[in-house]
Amino acid sequence: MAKFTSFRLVTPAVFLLTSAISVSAHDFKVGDLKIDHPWSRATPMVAPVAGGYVIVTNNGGEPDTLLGGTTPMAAKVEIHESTMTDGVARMRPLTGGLVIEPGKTVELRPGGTHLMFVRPSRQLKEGERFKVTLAFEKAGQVEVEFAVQGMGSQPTAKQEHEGHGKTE
Ligand SMILES: [Cu+2]
Repeated sequence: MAKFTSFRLVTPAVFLLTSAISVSAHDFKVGDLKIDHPWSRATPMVAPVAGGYVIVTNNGGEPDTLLGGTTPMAAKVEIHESTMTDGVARMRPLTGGLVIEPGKTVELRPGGTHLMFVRPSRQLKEGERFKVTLAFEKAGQVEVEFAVQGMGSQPTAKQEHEGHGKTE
């Protein structure tokens, strides 16, 4: 019940934010969390899965957990972790969600922990965006937009953060 309430409060704020900011600025807030640059990659056809990448910063005093999400674009949204076993890269669903410790930033990226859109309903084309509702244990649900970048795109977050005094 608490989650549902926070979802209804948060959605209009996010809508105002996304309609007011420029195309290049692409971040979202829910509670103490900053959700930066959600993106995905173009697919050559309707693919069985598509990856989702995003940077989440916890500015609060307590840990929060990314539990998963939903999107009209795919049958399911899972959180996957990537492992290397005997030189073979594999991925598997991360059970229990992804914890974001207070004061920390977690980056979901290609080759690492990522979101997996299972059975996308259509091909993803470079330059378009699609909506995903992310669910966090404490902060609740927030609707964000994933930007589709070209095939083979790598994270751009590091460049984006240079000059913001956030280098580590
Ligand atoms: Cu995956």
